[in-house]
Amino acid sequence: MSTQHSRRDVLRGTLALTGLGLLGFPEWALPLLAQGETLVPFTDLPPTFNPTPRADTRLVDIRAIDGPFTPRDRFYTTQHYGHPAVDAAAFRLTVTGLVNQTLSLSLDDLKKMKPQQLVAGFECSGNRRPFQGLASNGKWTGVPLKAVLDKAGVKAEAREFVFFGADKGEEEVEFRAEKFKVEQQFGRSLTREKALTPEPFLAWELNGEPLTVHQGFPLRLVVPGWYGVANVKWLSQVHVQQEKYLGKYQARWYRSLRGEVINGETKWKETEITLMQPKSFIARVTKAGAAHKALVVVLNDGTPVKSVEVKVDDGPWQAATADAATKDKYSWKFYTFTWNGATAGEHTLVSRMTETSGRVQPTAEQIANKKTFLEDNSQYPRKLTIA
Ligand SMILES: Nc1nc2c(c(=O)[nH]1)N[C@H]1C(S)=C(S)[C@@H](COP(=O)(O)O)O[C@H]1N2
Ligand SMILES: [Mo]
Repeated sequence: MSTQHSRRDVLRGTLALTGLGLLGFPEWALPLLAQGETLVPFTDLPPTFNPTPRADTRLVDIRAIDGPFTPRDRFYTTQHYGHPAVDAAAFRLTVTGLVNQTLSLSLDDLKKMKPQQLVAGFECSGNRRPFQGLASNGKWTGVPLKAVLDKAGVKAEAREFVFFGADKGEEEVEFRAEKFKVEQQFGRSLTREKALTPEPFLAWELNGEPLTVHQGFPLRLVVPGWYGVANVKWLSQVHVQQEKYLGKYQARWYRSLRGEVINGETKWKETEITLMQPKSFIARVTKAGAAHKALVVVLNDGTPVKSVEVKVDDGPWQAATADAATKDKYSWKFYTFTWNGATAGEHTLVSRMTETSGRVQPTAEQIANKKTFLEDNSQYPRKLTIA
């Protein structure tokens, strides 16, 4: 503990020297740097970083990531209708619709089921440069969704599984010339094929502690490998039906428009937000004496990572090394790039990741035919100056 404190004190001095304190670097966000190590500030950032741009929204300062798991009071957070108040004692998760037996489960009923742990990191599908702050990684405690669905008994004709949060808001639903004002719950859905896999998870703890209201206390869904929007917080109901669920946050707000050339002709496709696209970003560059290194963070749908590389200016792609602390399938992954021979002056560093499937993280130009800002997994060149 005391070593940690003295390191933090050392760093506090460093930050003052580099001027990051003036950039609004929040107190909690001090990275755990080794003795003598200092941050090399990025020069491509806007002058201020505001970790709470809106009430109930919190960004992670990626320069300050200090371990594989994001503490629950720093975990990035966002939602559409604010925080509903859920009384844990009165809380029931209901399972309704095309099931043999409707369920109404208390938190204790769930906890008696056979708790498991799941390491899963995720980012909001709107996460993008310059800050990339809508991403975190956690160790979740809960039960597989399938265990609850098996208890209810899913009927053969069930096709669509709708997950409702306790949070509600008034929405205007447009139909041609008509507009309807309705109060609706936040809802997302999974197909039968996805819902009945062993992976979707009902979590009540993050990193060994109860979820905070920010993470969806008392219960949330976590769909490993999917963008954050799938992870319905304050989960109150699972409704099983046949027809597709076309709620606002399923079918309208969360979709991408992409032009795809098929047989020589561009077809414009609108798709739902599901699996995370392969992404890496340089979180920070540090220096110890003359030695420089970069921390690269990787997120994807769980497909194994073949390589993570960094390019300095117009040089060749060079391999970064995997960090053993982030080996779990759905964890975000850390890679360290050792930057040998850094010369004084301005530099651009960019990272890219390649999956074992052969899929390579695209450049911004390569995804220029994606017209909506969601799912921006493009390679992110960072600028800095070596003194
Ligand atoms: N009930 C509910 N769940 C929700 C949302 C919401 O608005 N309501 N927002 C989603 C979105 S868009 C994201 S990115 C994640 C954020 O989860 P976090 O706050 O734990 O990081 O929650 C998802 N789950
Ligand atoms: Mo999101």
